[in-house]
Amino acid sequence: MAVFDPVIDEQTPAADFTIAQKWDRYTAEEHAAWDTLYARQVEITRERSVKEFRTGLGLLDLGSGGIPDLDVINPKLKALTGWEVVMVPHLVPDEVFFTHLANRRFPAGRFIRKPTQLDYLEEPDIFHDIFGHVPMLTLPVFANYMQAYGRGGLRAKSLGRLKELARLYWYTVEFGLIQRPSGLKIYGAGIVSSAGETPFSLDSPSPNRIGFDLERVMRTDYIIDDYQQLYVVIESFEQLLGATQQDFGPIYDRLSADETRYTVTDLIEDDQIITRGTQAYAAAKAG
Ligand code: HBI
Ligand code: FE
Repeated sequence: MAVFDPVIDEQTPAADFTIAQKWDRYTAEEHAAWDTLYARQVEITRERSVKEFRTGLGLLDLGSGGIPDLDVINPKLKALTGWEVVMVPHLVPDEVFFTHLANRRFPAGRFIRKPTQLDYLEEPDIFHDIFGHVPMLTLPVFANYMQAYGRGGLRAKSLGRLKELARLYWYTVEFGLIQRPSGLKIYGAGIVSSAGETPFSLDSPSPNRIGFDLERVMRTDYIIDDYQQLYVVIESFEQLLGATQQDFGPIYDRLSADETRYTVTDLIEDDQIITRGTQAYAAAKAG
């Protein structure tokens, strides 16, 4: 169900689905919702997020008070990595989404969640999109990875391989962990923007955590409506970018030739197991 936002509803989107932010039209309540979410997530991610994420928050000054104004943050982001944020009304079709990424534009929803839904959202709002995704776009290697993903998405779509490629986005951009000398850290936007999943992803004994393997990830299902039962751990952002700098054609051929697929709880022989989960969280939910 799309969230009602009068400033979205009065606009006719452009051919690329973008709309104007009309920053002046956010209400005091909407700015207050940002401030509440920001204060909460900065606190809870402080010791748990990768330092590049926190550096990004600071470079863009996302905690200066209220919902960020794109006219203020875009010049900074552009100067750092050539990326910019554009506003879209809700989810956009895959090829539209990928075309934006391939051109270093990150599509963000304009609306912000209501105070009654601070913890669960059916579609990405401006807090998830800007707090969660945009700080990492200040990091050149991650910025390049996101563009590579967009280009790969357009190709995957034309080859009928979107389902597999989307899993890469899910297990990295949205729910990725990284190994650092001080321990596992979070960088995925779906984690850093969630008060519940931030501690769960690192501390819960329930989920499996495995080392990154591109083809393994592409063979693996994911959960969209609850905490993950599998987290994928990268060694570095260079590893992630490097994985996209190969021809995915042969990988897609192998995915066709061998239709083995994994559920979120499967562990396999070749996995680099970082923590073997108890699956207790999922079992409790199942009753
Ligand atoms: N649209 N606005 C928006 N945000 C997304 O994250 C998004 C989207 N459209 C498609 C999409 N994501 C995903 O289906 C792709 O990553 C596969
Ligand atoms: Fe997201």
